[in-house]
Amino acid sequence: MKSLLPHFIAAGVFAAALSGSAQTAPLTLEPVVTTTARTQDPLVVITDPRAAAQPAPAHDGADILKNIPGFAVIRKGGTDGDPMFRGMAGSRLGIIVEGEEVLGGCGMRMDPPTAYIFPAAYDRITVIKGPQAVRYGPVSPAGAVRFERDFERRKEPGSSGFATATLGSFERRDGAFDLRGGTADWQGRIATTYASMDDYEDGSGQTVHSAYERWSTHAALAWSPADHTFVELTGSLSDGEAAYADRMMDGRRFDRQNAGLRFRHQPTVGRVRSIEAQAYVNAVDHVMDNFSLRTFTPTMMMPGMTVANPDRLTYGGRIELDLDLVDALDLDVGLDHQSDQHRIRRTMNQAAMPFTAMPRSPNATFHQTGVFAEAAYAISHDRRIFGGLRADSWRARDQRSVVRVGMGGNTAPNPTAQTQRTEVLPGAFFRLEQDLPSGSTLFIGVGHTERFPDYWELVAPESATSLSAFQLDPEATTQVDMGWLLQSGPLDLSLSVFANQIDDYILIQRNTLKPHGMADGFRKATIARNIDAYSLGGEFSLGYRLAENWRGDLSLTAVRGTNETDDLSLAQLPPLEGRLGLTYEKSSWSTGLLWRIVAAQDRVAIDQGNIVGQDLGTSPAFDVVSINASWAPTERLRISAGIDNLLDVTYAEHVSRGGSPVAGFIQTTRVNEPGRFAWLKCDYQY
Ligand SMILES: [Cu+2]
Repeated sequence: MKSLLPHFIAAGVFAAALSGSAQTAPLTLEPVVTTTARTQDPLVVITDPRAAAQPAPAHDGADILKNIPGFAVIRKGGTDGDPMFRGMAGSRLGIIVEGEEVLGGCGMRMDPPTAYIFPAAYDRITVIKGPQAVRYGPVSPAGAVRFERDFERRKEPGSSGFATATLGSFERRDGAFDLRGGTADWQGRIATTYASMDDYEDGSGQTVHSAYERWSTHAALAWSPADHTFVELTGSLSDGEAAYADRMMDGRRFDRQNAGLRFRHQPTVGRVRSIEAQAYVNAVDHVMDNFSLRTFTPTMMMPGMTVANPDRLTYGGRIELDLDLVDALDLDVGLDHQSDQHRIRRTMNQAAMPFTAMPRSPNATFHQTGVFAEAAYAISHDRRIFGGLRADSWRARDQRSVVRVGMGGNTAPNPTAQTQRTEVLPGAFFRLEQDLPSGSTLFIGVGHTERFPDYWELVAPESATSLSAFQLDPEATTQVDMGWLLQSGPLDLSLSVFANQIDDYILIQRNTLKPHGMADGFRKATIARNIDAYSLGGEFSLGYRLAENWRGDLSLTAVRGTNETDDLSLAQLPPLEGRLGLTYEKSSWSTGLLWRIVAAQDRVAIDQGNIVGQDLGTSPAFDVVSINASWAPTERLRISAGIDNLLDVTYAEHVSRGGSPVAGFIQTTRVNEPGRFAWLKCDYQY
C-alpha cells in the first residue's frame, strides 16, 4: 500500500492541501489572458489572482471570481458587488482569507467579505464546490472560496517581487506590488494595492453612479528556524470609498485592520505529519452617508444628512493536526473558533448632531466553536474516498433595545432585546472518486450542512409576525454533487452537477404588508422567513486544442430552483449562460476572443431573495463580445490588453440590484453593466 501514497497525493489538490505542502506561483508570466478558469480536480478550481483576465483584471475579491463558470457578481455600483455561486450568495458561500472568515459591518450589505480582498496581494484562489469540506469553518452550502498566500523557506538569502499596473476606460487606475525577501531563517513580505475608477458609462452612454477608490497594505514577518517549522506574524490595513447606484447612501469608509499569528510544524518522525495553529483579530469600521459622494437630496426615508457607522470586531483561531495513522489514510482533526461583536452609531442630522458625537450601541454578538475531522483514503491506485464531519456550537445575543420601523427614523421596543440563542449544528460530507483508464475521473459526493442564520438575516429584517427576526431557524442543506473530468490529448472536459434539498431556507422578502401599529392601514416591511426549497444545476466546460496554435473553450452553466412552500421559483437565480472562447497562441504572445451569451430569465419570484437583493422581474437575453491580447517579451514581463463589451451593448445581469434615484443620474431598473471598456495591464516579476 505504501507505494500508492505518492500517486494518491498527486491525484488531488485536496490531498496536497491536507499534507500541508504549498504550491508556489509560476516563475514565468504566461502570455495568456484567462477567460475561463478550468477545473483541475473533482470539485476544485484553482485560479491565479494575478493572471491577466477578461472581463477586465479584477480589483476586488468578487470580480476575480467572474471567470470561474458558475460564479456571478451582484452589481451595486463600480465595486463591492456580492459574489454568487450557483445562485447562492451571502453566507451560503464561504469566503476564507488565509484561514479567517472575514465579515463585513454594513447592515445594508455594502461590504461583503470580498470588499476587503485585494486580489493582487494573494498567490492563489481555491474554490471547493458544494458542501464538500469541513476544515474551513462551518460548512457553506454553495462552497468555499479560499484566498491564500504562500510561504516557502529560502535556500539562500535573496528577494523576489511582483509589480502590476492597469490603465482603463473611465479613469481606471490600478497598481500593486508585492516584495518578499530575507534569509533562510527570517523573511519579510510587504504588499500594497491601489485601485480607482471614475463613474462608468453603460452601453448607451448613461453615466452610472459608481466611482470608487481602494487601497490596502499587507505586511508579514516569518521566522523559519528549520525546514519544517514556520511562525508568521501578519498585519493588514485597508480602506476605500465607493459610490452606489442601487441605494440612497454611499460608502465613504471601509476601514479594516487585521493582525494574525500563524504557526506550522511538520515533524519528521512519528504519526503527526503536521501541526498548524493560527489566531487573528479583525476590526472593520464602515461609514456610509447620503451627501459625501452625491448631491444631498432629502427623501421620506432620510429627510436630513444621514450617516451610519457600523463596526465589527472579529477574533478567532484554529488548530489542526494532520495525522498519518495508517498507510494511504490521511486524517485531519482540528478545532476552530470565531467571536464577533457588531455595533452601530448613526445620525439623521449630521449638521446638528455629528455621528462622531453619538455613542456606539452594541447590536449583536456571535460566538462559534467547531470541531472537525476530515479523511482521505486511497482504496486502490484508481479509487479514493473522502469524508468529513464537524459540529459547531453557536451562541448569539440580540443587543438592540429598539428596532427601526418604517420611514424617517421611527423606532419601537425590540421584542427580542437581550435574547440569547444557542444551537449545535452538524456538517458532513462523503465523496468517492474513481479514475478510468481513458484518463478520466468520475466522482460522486453527498454533503449536509446546517447553517446558523447570519447577522444580516437575524438583525436587519423583521419576521412575518414580529418586529425582530432573531428567532429564525437554521437552514439545512443536503446536496449531491457528481461529475466527470476528462483529459485526453487535445481535449479537456469537466462536468459537475448538483441537486439539493434545503429545509428552512432563509428567504428575505421585501414589500410585505404589515399592520401599521400606531395608525390604521399597512406599511411595507422587509421580513426574513424559513421556507423549503430545492435547486439543481451545474457547470460544463470543454477545452479543445483545435490546431497547434489554436484553442477553443466552451462553458455552460445552469441552475434552477423551486420555493416549495410558496410554490414559486426560487428567487435570485441566474439564467442559463454560455461562454465561447477562441485563443491563438504563438511563443511569446496570444490573442483571444470571448463571446458570452446569457439567456432570458422568466422564472422569478418578485420581491423574494436573499440578504443581498430580491427579484425585480424577468430579464431579457443578451450577449457580449470581448477581445484580448497578451505579449510576454521576457519571462519576467507581460503586457496584456483587452476591450470588454466591444460592441458597447447596454445590458444588466439578471441578478443585480435595482437602480436607485441619484440626483444627476438616470434611474434604471437594474444597475447596468459598463459599456465598452478598454484596458491595458502590465505585470513584472523578478
Ligand atoms: Cu454601508
